[in-house]
Amino acid sequence: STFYERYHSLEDIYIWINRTQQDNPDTVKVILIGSSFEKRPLYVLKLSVNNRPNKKAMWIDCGIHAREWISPAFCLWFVQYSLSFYQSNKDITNILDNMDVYILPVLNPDGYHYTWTTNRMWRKNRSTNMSTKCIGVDLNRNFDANWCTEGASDQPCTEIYCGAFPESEPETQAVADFLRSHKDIVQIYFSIHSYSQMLLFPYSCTLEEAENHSELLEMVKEAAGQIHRYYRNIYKYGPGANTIYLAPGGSDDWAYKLGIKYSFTFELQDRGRYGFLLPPSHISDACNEALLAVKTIALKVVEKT
Ligand code: 0X9
Ligand code: ZN
Repeated sequence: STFYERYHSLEDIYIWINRTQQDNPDTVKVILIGSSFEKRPLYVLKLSVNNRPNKKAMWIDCGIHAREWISPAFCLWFVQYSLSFYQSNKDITNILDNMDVYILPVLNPDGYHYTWTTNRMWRKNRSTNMSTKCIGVDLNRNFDANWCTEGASDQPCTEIYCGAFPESEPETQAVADFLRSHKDIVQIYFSIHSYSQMLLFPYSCTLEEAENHSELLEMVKEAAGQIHRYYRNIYKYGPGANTIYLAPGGSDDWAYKLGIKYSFTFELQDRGRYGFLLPPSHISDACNEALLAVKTIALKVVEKT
Protein backbone atom coordinates (compact mmCIF):
# COMPACT_ATOMS: atom_id res chain seq x y z
CA SER A 1 0.00 0.00 0.00
CA THR A 2 1.06 3.59 -0.53
CA PHE A 3 1.70 6.21 2.17
CA TYR A 4 -1.82 7.57 1.67
CA GLU A 5 -3.44 4.17 2.15
CA ARG A 6 -2.16 3.92 5.72
CA TYR A 7 -2.93 5.80 8.93
CA HIS A 8 -0.15 7.97 10.32
CA SER A 9 0.94 9.08 13.74
CA LEU A 10 0.89 12.78 14.56
CA GLU A 11 4.70 12.91 14.36
CA ASP A 12 4.58 11.43 10.84
CA ILE A 13 1.90 13.91 9.81
CA TYR A 14 4.08 16.83 10.99
CA ILE A 15 6.98 15.43 8.95
CA TRP A 16 4.65 14.99 5.96
CA ILE A 17 3.48 18.64 6.23
CA ASN A 18 7.07 19.85 6.20
CA ARG A 19 8.10 17.61 3.32
CA THR A 20 5.02 18.50 1.25
CA GLN A 21 5.88 22.18 1.58
CA GLN A 22 9.55 21.59 0.70
CA ASP A 23 8.69 19.47 -2.35
CA ASN A 24 6.14 22.02 -3.65
CA PRO A 25 7.56 25.41 -2.70
CA ASP A 26 5.62 27.28 -5.41
CA THR A 27 2.22 25.83 -4.51
CA VAL A 28 2.24 25.04 -0.80
CA LYS A 29 2.58 27.43 2.11
CA VAL A 30 2.46 26.31 5.73
CA ILE A 31 0.69 28.67 8.12
CA LEU A 32 0.85 28.32 11.90
CA ILE A 33 -2.62 29.35 13.12
CA GLY A 34 -2.18 28.60 16.82
CA SER A 35 -1.42 25.78 19.19
CA SER A 36 -3.29 23.11 21.10
CA PHE A 37 -3.88 22.88 24.86
CA GLU A 38 -0.70 20.77 25.17
CA LYS A 39 1.12 23.32 22.97
CA ARG A 40 1.31 21.32 19.76
CA PRO A 41 1.34 23.47 16.61
CA LEU A 42 -1.78 23.82 14.44
CA TYR A 43 -0.53 23.96 10.85
CA VAL A 44 -2.68 24.91 7.86
CA LEU A 45 -1.49 24.13 4.34
CA LYS A 46 -2.38 26.74 1.77
CA LEU A 47 -2.58 25.41 -1.79
CA SER A 48 -2.36 28.22 -4.31
CA VAL A 49 -1.48 27.68 -7.96
CA ASN A 50 -1.02 31.24 -9.24
CA ASN A 51 -0.86 34.68 -7.71
CA ARG A 52 -4.04 35.99 -9.24
CA PRO A 53 -5.29 38.67 -6.81
CA ASN A 54 -8.70 38.55 -5.08
CA LYS A 55 -8.95 34.79 -5.33
CA LYS A 56 -11.68 33.12 -3.32
CA ALA A 57 -10.92 30.21 -1.06
CA MET A 58 -12.13 26.92 0.33
CA TRP A 59 -11.36 25.60 3.82
CA ILE A 60 -11.14 21.92 4.84
CA ASP A 61 -10.47 20.77 8.40
CA CYS A 62 -9.88 17.21 9.52
CA GLY A 63 -9.41 15.48 12.83
CA ILE A 64 -11.58 17.60 15.11
CA HIS A 65 -12.62 14.32 16.76
CA ALA A 66 -9.58 12.31 17.78
CA ARG A 67 -10.74 8.75 17.04
CA GLU A 68 -12.02 9.49 13.51
CA TRP A 69 -8.76 8.48 11.85
CA ILE A 70 -10.14 8.44 8.32
CA SER A 71 -10.55 12.21 8.61
CA PRO A 72 -6.85 13.26 8.77
CA ALA A 73 -6.21 10.53 6.18
CA PHE A 74 -8.64 12.38 3.90
CA CYS A 75 -6.88 15.72 4.32
CA LEU A 76 -3.57 14.12 3.32
CA TRP A 77 -5.30 12.36 0.42
CA PHE A 78 -6.84 15.62 -0.79
CA VAL A 79 -3.51 17.47 -0.75
CA GLN A 80 -1.70 14.67 -2.54
CA TYR A 81 -4.44 14.40 -5.17
CA SER A 82 -4.52 18.15 -5.76
CA LEU A 83 -0.75 18.40 -6.16
CA SER A 84 -0.55 15.32 -8.40
CA PHE A 85 -3.48 16.01 -10.72
CA TYR A 86 -3.48 19.77 -11.12
CA GLN A 87 -3.17 20.29 -14.91
CA SER A 88 -4.19 16.71 -15.76
CA ASN A 89 -7.59 16.40 -14.05
CA LYS A 90 -9.88 19.12 -15.40
CA ASP A 91 -11.98 19.37 -12.23
CA ILE A 92 -9.10 19.93 -9.85
CA THR A 93 -7.53 22.33 -12.35
CA ASN A 94 -10.74 24.33 -12.57
CA ILE A 95 -11.07 24.44 -8.79
CA LEU A 96 -7.47 25.45 -8.06
CA ASP A 97 -7.46 28.00 -10.88
CA ASN A 98 -10.38 29.70 -9.20
CA MET A 99 -9.71 29.28 -5.50
CA ASP A 100 -7.03 28.77 -2.92
CA VAL A 101 -7.48 25.85 -0.56
CA TYR A 102 -6.70 25.99 3.16
CA ILE A 103 -6.29 22.56 4.76
CA LEU A 104 -5.96 21.86 8.48
CA PRO A 105 -5.03 18.16 8.62
CA VAL A 106 -5.36 17.68 12.39
CA LEU A 107 -7.51 20.20 14.27
CA ASN A 108 -7.21 18.22 17.53
CA PRO A 109 -3.57 17.05 17.69
CA ASP A 110 -3.57 16.31 21.45
CA GLY A 111 -6.58 14.02 21.12
CA TYR A 112 -5.19 12.38 17.99
CA HIS A 113 -1.88 11.68 19.70
CA TYR A 114 -3.75 10.22 22.67
CA THR A 115 -5.64 7.79 20.39
CA TRP A 116 -2.27 6.52 19.12
CA THR A 117 -0.69 6.08 22.53
CA THR A 118 -3.34 5.47 25.17
CA ASN A 119 -7.00 5.25 24.22
CA ARG A 120 -8.00 4.54 20.60
CA MET A 121 -11.61 5.66 21.27
CA TRP A 122 -10.85 9.16 22.62
CA ARG A 123 -13.02 11.88 21.02
CA LYS A 124 -12.43 15.23 22.74
CA ASN A 125 -9.35 17.42 23.13
CA ARG A 126 -7.14 16.97 26.23
CA SER A 127 -7.75 20.14 28.19
CA THR A 128 -7.87 20.09 31.96
CA ASN A 129 -9.85 22.25 34.30
CA MET A 130 -9.41 23.01 37.99
CA SER A 131 -13.09 22.41 38.74
CA THR A 132 -13.11 18.76 37.54
CA LYS A 133 -10.99 15.64 37.28
CA CYS A 134 -12.44 14.85 33.84
CA ILE A 135 -10.39 15.73 30.79
CA GLY A 136 -11.40 17.15 27.44
CA VAL A 137 -13.93 19.32 25.63
CA ASP A 138 -15.85 18.25 22.53
CA LEU A 139 -14.41 20.80 20.11
CA ASN A 140 -17.46 20.37 17.87
CA ARG A 141 -19.65 21.66 20.72
CA ASN A 142 -17.33 24.55 21.63
CA PHE A 143 -18.09 26.99 18.79
CA ASP A 144 -20.39 29.95 19.30
CA ALA A 145 -23.54 28.65 17.58
CA ASN A 146 -26.42 28.19 20.06
CA TRP A 147 -23.62 27.09 22.37
CA CYS A 148 -24.41 24.40 24.96
CA THR A 149 -28.13 24.13 24.25
CA GLU A 150 -29.91 20.78 23.63
CA GLY A 151 -27.51 18.25 22.06
CA ALA A 152 -24.48 19.35 24.09
CA SER A 153 -23.65 18.94 27.78
CA ASP A 154 -22.25 21.22 30.49
CA GLN A 155 -20.95 18.12 32.33
CA PRO A 156 -17.15 17.83 31.86
CA CYS A 157 -17.23 14.05 32.14
CA THR A 158 -19.48 13.53 29.10
CA GLU A 159 -18.31 12.99 25.49
CA ILE A 160 -20.26 16.07 24.33
CA TYR A 161 -18.99 18.56 26.92
CA CYS A 162 -19.31 22.07 25.47
CA GLY A 163 -16.50 23.64 27.55
CA ALA A 164 -16.65 26.48 30.08
CA PHE A 165 -17.66 29.11 27.49
CA PRO A 166 -17.76 29.42 23.66
CA GLU A 167 -14.24 29.20 22.15
CA SER A 168 -12.81 28.30 25.56
CA GLU A 169 -10.40 25.89 23.84
CA PRO A 170 -7.24 27.07 22.05
CA GLU A 171 -7.98 24.77 19.08
CA THR A 172 -11.46 26.30 18.61
CA GLN A 173 -10.07 29.80 19.03
CA ALA A 174 -7.32 29.30 16.47
CA VAL A 175 -9.77 28.09 13.81
CA ALA A 176 -12.35 30.76 14.62
CA ASP A 177 -9.73 33.55 14.56
CA PHE A 178 -8.34 32.36 11.22
CA LEU A 179 -11.78 32.13 9.61
CA ARG A 180 -12.87 35.49 11.03
CA SER A 181 -9.82 37.14 9.50
CA HIS A 182 -10.38 35.37 6.14
CA LYS A 183 -14.18 35.47 6.01
CA ASP A 184 -14.28 37.76 2.98
CA ILE A 185 -12.39 35.25 0.85
CA VAL A 186 -13.53 31.88 2.22
CA GLN A 187 -16.60 30.78 0.27
CA ILE A 188 -16.75 27.10 1.22
CA TYR A 189 -16.23 25.41 4.58
CA PHE A 190 -15.81 21.64 4.96
CA SER A 191 -15.34 19.72 8.21
CA ILE A 192 -14.50 16.04 7.82
CA HIS A 193 -15.72 13.43 10.32
CA SER A 194 -16.64 9.76 10.50
CA TYR A 195 -18.60 7.59 10.55
CA SER A 196 -22.09 7.09 9.03
CA GLN A 197 -21.82 8.27 5.40
CA MET A 198 -23.63 11.59 5.47
CA LEU A 199 -23.28 14.93 3.71
CA LEU A 200 -24.61 17.52 6.17
CA PHE A 201 -25.21 21.26 6.03
CA PRO A 202 -26.59 23.83 8.54
CA TYR A 203 -28.29 23.91 10.76
CA SER A 204 -27.42 21.31 13.35
CA CYS A 205 -27.93 23.74 16.24
CA THR A 206 -31.60 24.43 15.50
CA LEU A 207 -34.43 22.87 13.51
CA GLU A 208 -34.80 26.10 11.54
CA GLU A 209 -33.93 26.09 7.84
CA ALA A 210 -30.82 27.83 6.57
CA GLU A 211 -31.49 30.88 4.38
CA ASN A 212 -30.13 29.09 1.25
CA HIS A 213 -31.44 25.66 2.29
CA SER A 214 -32.62 24.62 -1.18
CA GLU A 215 -29.29 25.56 -2.77
CA LEU A 216 -27.35 23.56 -0.15
CA LEU A 217 -29.73 20.61 -0.49
CA GLU A 218 -29.26 20.65 -4.26
CA MET A 219 -25.47 20.54 -3.81
CA VAL A 220 -25.31 17.61 -1.38
CA LYS A 221 -27.96 15.74 -3.36
CA GLU A 222 -25.82 16.01 -6.48
CA ALA A 223 -22.68 15.01 -4.54
CA ALA A 224 -24.43 11.96 -3.06
CA GLY A 225 -25.72 11.10 -6.53
CA GLN A 226 -22.20 11.23 -7.97
CA ILE A 227 -20.89 8.97 -5.19
CA HIS A 228 -23.64 6.49 -5.93
CA ARG A 229 -23.02 6.66 -9.67
CA TYR A 230 -19.25 6.13 -9.47
CA TYR A 231 -18.82 4.04 -6.33
CA ARG A 232 -22.25 2.45 -5.73
CA ASN A 233 -22.25 3.64 -2.15
CA ILE A 234 -25.12 5.31 -0.28
CA TYR A 235 -24.69 8.66 1.50
CA LYS A 236 -27.57 10.34 3.32
CA TYR A 237 -27.78 14.10 2.99
CA GLY A 238 -29.61 17.04 4.54
CA PRO A 239 -29.46 19.55 7.35
CA GLY A 240 -27.63 18.16 10.39
CA ALA A 241 -30.44 18.57 12.92
CA ASN A 242 -32.86 16.45 10.83
CA THR A 243 -30.40 14.03 9.30
CA ILE A 244 -28.18 13.08 12.26
CA TYR A 245 -29.24 14.91 15.45
CA LEU A 246 -29.55 18.28 17.12
CA ALA A 247 -26.01 19.29 18.10
CA PRO A 248 -25.16 22.93 18.88
CA GLY A 249 -21.73 24.57 18.99
CA GLY A 250 -20.48 22.94 15.79
CA SER A 251 -17.92 24.48 13.47
CA ASP A 252 -20.11 24.21 10.36
CA ASP A 253 -23.00 26.19 11.90
CA TRP A 254 -20.61 28.76 13.32
CA ALA A 255 -18.87 29.21 9.94
CA TYR A 256 -22.26 29.53 8.27
CA LYS A 257 -23.37 32.22 10.72
CA LEU A 258 -20.07 34.01 10.12
CA GLY A 259 -21.18 34.37 6.50
CA ILE A 260 -19.66 31.33 4.77
CA LYS A 261 -22.79 30.34 2.89
CA TYR A 262 -21.50 26.98 1.66
CA SER A 263 -20.76 25.11 4.86
CA PHE A 264 -20.69 21.32 5.20
CA THR A 265 -19.86 18.47 7.53
CA PHE A 266 -19.08 15.14 5.90
CA GLU A 267 -19.33 11.87 7.77
CA LEU A 268 -17.16 9.41 5.83
CA GLN A 269 -17.25 5.60 5.77
CA ASP A 270 -18.50 3.36 7.03
CA ARG A 271 -22.07 2.86 8.25
CA GLY A 272 -21.07 0.96 11.39
CA ARG A 273 -19.44 -2.32 10.42
CA TYR A 274 -16.03 -1.10 11.59
CA GLY A 275 -17.12 2.36 12.72
CA PHE A 276 -14.16 4.46 13.88
CA LEU A 277 -11.87 1.43 13.36
CA LEU A 278 -12.12 1.53 9.56
CA PRO A 279 -9.36 -0.78 8.23
CA PRO A 280 -6.56 0.83 6.19
CA SER A 281 -7.68 -1.22 3.17
CA HIS A 282 -10.80 1.00 3.04
CA ILE A 283 -8.95 4.33 3.10
CA SER A 284 -8.76 4.76 -0.67
CA ASP A 285 -12.47 4.09 -1.24
CA ALA A 286 -13.54 6.32 1.64
CA CYS A 287 -11.27 9.17 0.49
CA ASN A 288 -12.18 8.91 -3.19
CA GLU A 289 -15.86 9.17 -2.33
CA ALA A 290 -15.33 12.23 -0.13
CA LEU A 291 -13.04 13.76 -2.75
CA LEU A 292 -15.77 13.38 -5.38
CA ALA A 293 -18.23 15.13 -3.05
CA VAL A 294 -15.80 17.99 -2.35
CA LYS A 295 -15.10 18.41 -6.07
CA THR A 296 -18.78 18.32 -7.01
CA ILE A 297 -19.68 21.02 -4.49
CA ALA A 298 -16.62 23.20 -5.17
CA LEU A 299 -17.31 23.11 -8.92
CA LYS A 300 -20.90 24.18 -8.34
CA VAL A 301 -19.68 27.16 -6.30
CA VAL A 302 -17.07 28.04 -8.96
CA GLU A 303 -19.82 27.93 -11.62
CA LYS A 304 -21.91 30.43 -9.67
CA THR A 305 -19.15 33.04 -9.49
O1 0X9 B 1 -21.69 15.03 16.62
C1 0X9 B 1 -20.87 15.53 15.85
O2 0X9 B 1 -20.14 16.46 16.17
C2 0X9 B 1 -20.78 14.99 14.42
N1 0X9 B 1 -20.94 13.56 14.40
S1 0X9 B 1 -19.73 12.60 14.99
O3 0X9 B 1 -20.22 11.24 15.06
N2 0X9 B 1 -18.51 12.60 13.98
O4 0X9 B 1 -19.32 13.12 16.26
C3 0X9 B 1 -21.83 15.65 13.56
C4 0X9 B 1 -21.63 17.12 13.37
C5 0X9 B 1 -22.73 17.78 12.59
N3 0X9 B 1 -22.64 19.23 12.70
C6 0X9 B 1 -22.94 19.88 13.85
N4 0X9 B 1 -23.40 19.26 14.89
N5 0X9 B 1 -22.78 21.17 13.85
ZN1 ZN C 1 -16.83 13.62 14.51
